[in-house]
Amino acid sequence: MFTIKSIPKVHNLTIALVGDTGVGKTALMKQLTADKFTVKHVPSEIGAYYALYIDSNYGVVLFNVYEYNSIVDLPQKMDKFDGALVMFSVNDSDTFASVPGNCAYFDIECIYTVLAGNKTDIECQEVSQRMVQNGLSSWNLGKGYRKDIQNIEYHGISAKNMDNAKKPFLTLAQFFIKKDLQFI
Ligand SMILES: Nc1nc2c(ncn2[C@@H]2O[C@H](COP(=O)(O)OP(=O)(O)O)[C@@H](O)[C@H]2O)c(=O)[nH]1
Ligand SMILES: [Mg+2]
Repeated sequence: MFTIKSIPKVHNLTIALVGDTGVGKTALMKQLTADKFTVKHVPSEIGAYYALYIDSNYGVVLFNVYEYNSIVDLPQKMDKFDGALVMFSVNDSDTFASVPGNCAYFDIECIYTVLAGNKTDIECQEVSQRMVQNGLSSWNLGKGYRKDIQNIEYHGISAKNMDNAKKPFLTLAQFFIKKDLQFI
């Protein structure tokens, strides 16, 4: 006879991944879910879904990630999303220009947001760490926002060489599950 000692817990988090086309959203999710770097940009379907499982000291975390090139493409009902990952490319300042609007949108919706600047592997970067920090502390996001927009956590990442690639997800998991959660 066998007994089940404990059923491992699965924490479900549903995340909207938003950033301009070409910033590397698909590349990041393919690397994390299939261990493959996609060299060619193939336009993604609106709301393309990725199931990302990561084991942690508090059990498995299942990130249900939906990819959008713009907040305009988001579903009208936002309540399925627990959190958001806003992404830009540190190699393209135009994509950085979309960040305040994207972050402000999630702030209005009261959706906890993490910011990632992708392609840190490229040597000449158009968007420096300082520019991001200055932006986060100075963006005037208007009245009615929750004011904690300045507390958005930022991670420079590379989907190509996987530098810090899981960090934005760790921040999300620590916010929603446990502060001292670590991936294992
Ligand atoms: N050098 C570099 N290129 C990347 C990185 N991530 C994505 N790319 C490239 O950027 C292009 C667009 O990536 P894609 O994931 O399709 O962008 P998406 O439109 O945001 O989904 C592709 O040619 C990728 O190979 C990265 O971290 N470093
Ligand atoms: Mg894509």
